[in-house]
Amino acid sequence: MKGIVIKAYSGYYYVHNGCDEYVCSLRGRFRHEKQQVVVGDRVELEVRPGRAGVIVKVRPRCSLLLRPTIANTEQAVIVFSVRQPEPNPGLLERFLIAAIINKVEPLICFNKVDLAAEDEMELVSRYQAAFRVIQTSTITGVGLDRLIELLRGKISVFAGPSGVGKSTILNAILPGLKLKTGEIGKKLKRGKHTTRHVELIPLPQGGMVADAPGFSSLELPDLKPEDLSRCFPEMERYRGQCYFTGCLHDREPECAVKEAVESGSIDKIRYQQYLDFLQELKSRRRY
Ligand SMILES: Nc1nc2c(ncn2[C@@H]2O[C@H](COP(=O)(O)OP(=O)(O)O)[C@@H](O)[C@H]2O)c(=O)[nH]1
Ligand SMILES: [Mg+2]
Ligand SMILES: [Zn+2]
Repeated sequence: MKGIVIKAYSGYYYVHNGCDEYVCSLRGRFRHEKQQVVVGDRVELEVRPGRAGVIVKVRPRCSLLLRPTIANTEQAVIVFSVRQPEPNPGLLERFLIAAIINKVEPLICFNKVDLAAEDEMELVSRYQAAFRVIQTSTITGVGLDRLIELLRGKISVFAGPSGVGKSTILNAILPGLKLKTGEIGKKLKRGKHTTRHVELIPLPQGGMVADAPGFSSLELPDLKPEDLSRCFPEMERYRGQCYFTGCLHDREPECAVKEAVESGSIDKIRYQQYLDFLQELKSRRRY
């Protein structure tokens, strides 16, 4: 039988085969070979009586995220709230880069839109030019149907800082699910983590989601400066159109990206963020 590991807990692996869950152990060989089995792995099992099984084979992974550790994720739903807490654009950019580098398709979800007026959301339009963006509220319910549609049939992970509403959204779209959610207040400021073990939750419409613990900082991956623009889809469109091959779109003359920024086709703030990251990557390489 084939299935996906949806959680791992004290030496047992819970495998979902599309309709049922099996509690599995690992064939001894895996322990000798030190092959790790993680949530998201596609496995083959030998079924034992009473919805139990033994994992006998792990299929090669398409991707592996490390925070949280989860294999074969196809989509990262990057959740930020428009208010409470205020969005941190630099952190959002780092989440986007981490997703792209890990070959996971980003979907930006701006939550708590009930707390802001429509004309206060310039952040939304800034990212719409380059990414899929949805706006949601668990209070009014806006955007949740669209989100359910975008999750269908895929393995997705919810990522973002603490307190933006990730667990509340999952509870709202999954009847019967009761993830712990945090109250806004003093506790949140201390960086409360209410989500501990990573677990894939099968969706009624097909597909699975994981609720990741929130984090408030994220290292820029160790990228070559010339690869950074690959993480900026709106710049990637101009690849090959600059005068210099290997143009970093910084000081170089006849740069198609800088022309696009001048003409307004590329957002100036996004470009400035790109330059800041470029600087960060270059200065790392000096040591
Ligand atoms: N106003 C408003 N509050 C929300 C919304 N979604 C979640 N919250 C609240 O935000 C707080 C943090 O939510 P939680 O789901 O624990 O955030 P997480 O840390 O990202 O999982 C809770 O008090 C929720 O009730 C929303 O759409 N609008
Ligand atoms: Mg949570
Ligand atoms: Zn250029």
